[in-house]
Amino acid sequence: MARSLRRRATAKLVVVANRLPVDQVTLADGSVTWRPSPGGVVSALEPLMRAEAAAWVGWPGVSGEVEIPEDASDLSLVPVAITETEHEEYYEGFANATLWPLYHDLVAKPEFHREWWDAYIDVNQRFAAAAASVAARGATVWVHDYQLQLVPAILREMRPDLRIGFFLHIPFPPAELFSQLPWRRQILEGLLGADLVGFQLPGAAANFIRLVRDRVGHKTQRESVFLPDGRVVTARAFPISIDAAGFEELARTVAIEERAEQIRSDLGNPAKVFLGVDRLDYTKGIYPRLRAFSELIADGSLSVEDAVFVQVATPSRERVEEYRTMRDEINRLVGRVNGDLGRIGRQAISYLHVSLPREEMAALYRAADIMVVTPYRDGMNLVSKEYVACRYDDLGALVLSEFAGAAAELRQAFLVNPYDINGMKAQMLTAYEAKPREQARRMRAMRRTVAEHDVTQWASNFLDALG
Ligand code: ADQ
Repeated sequence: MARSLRRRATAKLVVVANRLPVDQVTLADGSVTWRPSPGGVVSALEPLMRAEAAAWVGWPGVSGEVEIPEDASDLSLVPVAITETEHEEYYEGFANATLWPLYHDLVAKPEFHREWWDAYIDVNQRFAAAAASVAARGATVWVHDYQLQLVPAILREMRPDLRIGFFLHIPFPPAELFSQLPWRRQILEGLLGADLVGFQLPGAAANFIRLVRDRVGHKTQRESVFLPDGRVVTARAFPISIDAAGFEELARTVAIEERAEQIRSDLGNPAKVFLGVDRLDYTKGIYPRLRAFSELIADGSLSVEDAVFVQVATPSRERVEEYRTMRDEINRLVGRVNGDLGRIGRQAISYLHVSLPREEMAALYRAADIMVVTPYRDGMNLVSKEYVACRYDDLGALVLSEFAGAAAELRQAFLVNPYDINGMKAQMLTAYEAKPREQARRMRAMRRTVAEHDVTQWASNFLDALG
C-alpha cells in the first residue's frame, strides 16, 4: 500500500506533521535501520489510518533525501526532505527560537530573523506540495502544530477540493504578545486556509478569533470566521488526551508493579518519592520545582530519609542556545543541592538525562507518591494525565501548574503557580502530608475525567467536526 500511495493521489486521509512517526537507528554493527516511534497521536490515529487509505507526511528526522523501507511502519509514510541549513533556520530558528517562546508567554525572549521566516515559508510550501501530491480528490487533510501554520492556506490554493483541519498542540498567545510577530498577518492567513482550526483550550481559540477580527479584518462571531469568498472557518478547543486504558492496563501488570518496587528499593525506600518527567525545556518549570523541593529539605520541613526527588529530563533541541543555558543551570542546582544536603547513599535529587520506554515510565508513575508538573506554560501536558491513568489504586498526589492546559480538566490536583516558590513549597508539603482518603477523593475525580476523555475520543471529535 505504501508505495502506491506515494506515487498516486489516493489517500483519503492525510496527516501532515513536522515529524514522521519513525526514527532512524544505527545498530551495533553500524548498519542503519528504521523503527516506529510511538506517541499518543500516532496511537490514536493508527486504527483510523489503517482502516482508510491514509498517508502521513513529515520529516524523517535526518537531513537530506532518505528512502524509508516499507516495513519500517504499518502506516504509509511520505518523507519531506529538509537540508541542514533549513533545519537550522526553519526548525531550530523560526519554530523553536521564534514561535515556541512567543507562544509560551515569552518565557524566553523570541528572536526575529527574516532569513528564518524565509526558510519557514519554503519548508511549509514543501510540506503542502507533498500533501497535495498524495491526497485523493475531496480527501481530508489534518495538519499539526506550530511548525506548519502556513500549510493550510498553501494547500487550499493548490487543492481547493480538500477538507483541511489544523490542530495547534501548544498554547496560542493573547493578541498583546502575538502582535510582536513581524509576520503575524501571514500566520493568521495561513491558518485561515483550514476549515477547522483546533486549539487545546477555549481561551486560545478566542485569542485567535480576536486577532483575525482585529488584524485581518474578517467578520467573526463566537467560534466562526466569515471570509469574503463565503467560506466559514471554525476555531474551537479540542483538549488532547492519552491512551488512558492502555496506560492503566500496562500499570496493572505484575512486571511493572515489580519494577516500581525495585525503583523504590534502589532509592533506599524513602517514605515518599517525588517525581518529575519532562522534555528538558525551559517552559516546563523544572528549575523552580527542584528549588522548592531543595528548600523544603534545607529548612527541615522534609529530610532526605523522608523524601527523594526523581527528575527525568530528556534532552531536546540542544542546538538552541536557551536550552543549553537552562541545562547548565539545572545541572548546577542539582550538584549544589546534592553536595550540600545529601548523605552517603542518599541523594536529595536523583537526576537523569534519559528517554525512557513506556514501560519504565509506567513503573515510575507507579513508584511515585507525588507527581510534580510545574510548567510556566504548557499547551496541555500529557505527563500529568499519564500519571493519573496509572494510579488505579486511587493513591498518589498530583501537584500541577495552573498554567498547564491540563489544569482546566484536572481541577482536583494540588494546583500551584510555578513563579511562587513559597506557594509551591506549601502545596508540595500539603501533597506530601495528604492522607489516603484525601488522595483518593482527588484521584478518583481526576481518573474519571481522564478515562472519559481519551485520545481516541479527541481524534474522532476533531475529525467529526471537520466533517
Ligand atoms: P510536549 O511539550 O513534549 O508536547 P507533554 O504533553 O508532556 O509535552 O508530552 C510529553 C510526552 O513525552 C509524554 O507522552 C511523555 O510520556 C513523554 N516523555 C516525557 N519525558 C520523557 C522521557 N524522559 N522519556 C520518555 N518519554 C518521555 C507538546 C505540548 C504539550 C501537549 C503535547 C500534546 O508542548 O503541551 O500536551 O504536545 O499535544
